[in-house]
Amino acid sequence: MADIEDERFDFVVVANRLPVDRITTHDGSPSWKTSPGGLVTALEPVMRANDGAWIGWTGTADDDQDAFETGGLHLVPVRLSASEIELYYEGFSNDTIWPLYHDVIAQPTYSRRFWEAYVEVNRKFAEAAAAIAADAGTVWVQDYQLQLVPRMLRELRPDLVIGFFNHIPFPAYGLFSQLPWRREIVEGLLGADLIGFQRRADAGNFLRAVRRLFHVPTGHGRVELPAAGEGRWPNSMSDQPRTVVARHFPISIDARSYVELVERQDVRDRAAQIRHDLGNPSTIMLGVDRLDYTKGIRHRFAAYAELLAEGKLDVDDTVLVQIASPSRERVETYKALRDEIELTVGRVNGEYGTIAHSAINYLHHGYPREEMVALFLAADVMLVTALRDGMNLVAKEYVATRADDDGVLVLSEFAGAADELKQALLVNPHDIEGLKRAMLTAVHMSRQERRTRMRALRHRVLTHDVERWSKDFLDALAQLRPTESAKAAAAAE
Ligand code: GDG
Repeated sequence: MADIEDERFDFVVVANRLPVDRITTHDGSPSWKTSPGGLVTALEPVMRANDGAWIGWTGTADDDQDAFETGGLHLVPVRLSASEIELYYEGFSNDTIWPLYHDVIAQPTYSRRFWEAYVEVNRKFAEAAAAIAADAGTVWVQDYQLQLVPRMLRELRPDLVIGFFNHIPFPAYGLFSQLPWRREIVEGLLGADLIGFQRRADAGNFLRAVRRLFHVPTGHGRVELPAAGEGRWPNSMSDQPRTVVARHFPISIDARSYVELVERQDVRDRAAQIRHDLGNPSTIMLGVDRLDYTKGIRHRFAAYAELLAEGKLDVDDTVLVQIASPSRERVETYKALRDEIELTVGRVNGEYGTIAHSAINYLHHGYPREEMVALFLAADVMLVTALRDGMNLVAKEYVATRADDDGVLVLSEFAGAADELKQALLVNPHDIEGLKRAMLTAVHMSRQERRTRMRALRHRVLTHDVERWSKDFLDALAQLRPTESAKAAAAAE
């Protein structure tokens, strides 16, 4: 293993998790495997292309793992204790910020102990980035677990260009203002030069929070911060005034890799096998989500069960496959959600299933990507009914997979993807009647209409892939880097 302890990197990604999971190989030796998940899926190709370093937690408590390289990635672990994981990760990140930023679908916990751990852990990440970033390097901080890092890092390393991307929504000020540490969070983010959001509305909500809390001007997505010591807090964190840009950069997927998978005969055979194993129904509906209360799984089940009850769908020729991959299983709200979902599955199957056919085929597992693609290919109707979702990559993955220009996407207007995927059947998942109508429309849609819609959707996803997302963000960030002449002029003043 190469020793990269003393190396400096021009490009550094900072994220809560490293993009790998520790595994044990057949011969019993430890190794690493690239882990699934939205952020990893999005950033892995970017990292490889830029030959950068990635700072993050390994996923194991009290892990003394040194910096290492695997699969061409330079990885720098941040050690987190069991108590830090409980308070910073499961606590402040997943039990405070996650529910608050998803419009309080679940009640956020406001705990001072959580907050204190969040500050301390954010400091660890900022220090790790400050230690390995090259002079005037670029650091890209990812997501809601690390909102204080931009400011902490700027204070440690004013030479760096700092970007931040928020993968989840940013809530309206009326909700955000509940947060006892709302000022600190906004100040933390304003340490960045560029703050990226999924939707235009998220950037708008953030800029409104800046105005409401600090009364600084924010025209055209630019926050004009006064020099340190001048004006009201927050100051620019430097002796010069600074501009921070906040804009939307909708994330996407590595679309070509999905197209390549669909071209594989074994994947297509598997799709056919899945349909066969399900009893060759006329309609396969599919949901693929982390088991999370933001994803609207209950609403989906409610609509489907009502359609069965009303005889508008029949288990003899329709099945709903729900992959609910295990997530945050130590957080109480998630334990309760799992119980509730599994109770519902039992009820719906008990009520409407037959010896030959289940109504809902529920699977609480993670699957390899090949299997996911085979499922997408087999699914006539894809149900994405999130109550609030930053983007929702599953919707884009389904579309990328359907090289046959077939399949219907039912998509919540509360997922960021709805801003781009306008030819989907857009739904308000709270409106169960509307959701039922959309499901029936999807089931009965003509081949011609399916083709027209899917072609337009595919055009969008294939031309706006993750490479374009990261390029757009990094190009915008590079434009904000002060030029040598601007630096000289500032120094001469
Ligand atoms: C956050 C934001 C935003 C899921 N189960 C399996 C599996 N997955 C993959 C999916 C997809 C990813 O995980 C999930 O991404 P989503 O975007 O749907 O949702 P979050 O995990 O909540 O991600 C979200 C995203 O960040 C990126 O910015 O879009 O709004 O909440 O890629 O396919 N992959 C495999 N097996 C599984 O069982 N292989």
